[in-house]
Amino acid sequence: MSELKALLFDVDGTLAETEEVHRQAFNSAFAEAGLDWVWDQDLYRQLLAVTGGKERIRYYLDRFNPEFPRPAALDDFIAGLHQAKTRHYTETVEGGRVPLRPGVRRLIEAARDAGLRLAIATTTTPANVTALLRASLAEDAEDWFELIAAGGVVPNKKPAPDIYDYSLEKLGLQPEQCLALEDSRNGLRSALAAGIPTLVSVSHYTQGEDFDGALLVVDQLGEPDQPFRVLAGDAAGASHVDVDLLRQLHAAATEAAPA
Ligand code: XBP
Ligand code: MG
Repeated sequence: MSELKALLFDVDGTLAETEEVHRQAFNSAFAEAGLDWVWDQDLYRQLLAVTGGKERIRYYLDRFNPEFPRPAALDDFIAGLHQAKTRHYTETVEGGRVPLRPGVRRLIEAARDAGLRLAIATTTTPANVTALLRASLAEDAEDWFELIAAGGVVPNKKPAPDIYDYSLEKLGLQPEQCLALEDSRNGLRSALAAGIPTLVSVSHYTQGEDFDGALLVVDQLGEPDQPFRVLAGDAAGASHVDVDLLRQLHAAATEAAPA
């Protein structure tokens, strides 16, 4: 059994329900550029198959709007749209209108108190993480995390393991010394491919996905007075995710692994 040393948090859907903010920011960027593209929730659910905003725009063109006359400099065109999207997204988040999901603040604060190391592992653009942490967690919340691994720092986004492999290397930890918190199948696949035991709290867009391999699947981290619903796995009678439960789940998962 390995001792649990660090928690690695995904951002979008895990810390907050940010995908709706992303969706609206994409639509604002498209309108600003004079495009008639509108991503409604049904379409966006399908587009979420591809992580990363620039990659998602390209996927949209390939799969859902092949008739669109592509500019010669397609990469630049997409990069420009994405830059505008990031501006819209960060403006909304900086307005403080995106609350953290239930239990997120409590768990992060308790983990800090318990001496667990904290990191972020996400495909989203670094500016988006900064905006969310500052506006929704605390002005100095970036300092609470030893590592913020985000966006294009690695070649392949989730579900590839790259961002988790990178985080492990930077932290100098083995996968079995960590626990990841994710909300999506792509995120879960990424963490598991890096060998990291993973808890899933499903979010608006990821309900109903296949979370095979997760330590536990819940509808939210929950609060003492706002219990989670267990969707898969054994929460050992707990009503919300706290450090004790994470240690317990982690110990059971790494029992057979070398210390
Ligand atoms: C999140 C994403 C991100 C955001 C957009 O995935 O897929 O791409 O939707 O962010 P995860 P950018 O939660 O698994 O990290 O536009 O900044 O790429
Ligand atoms: Mg996510």
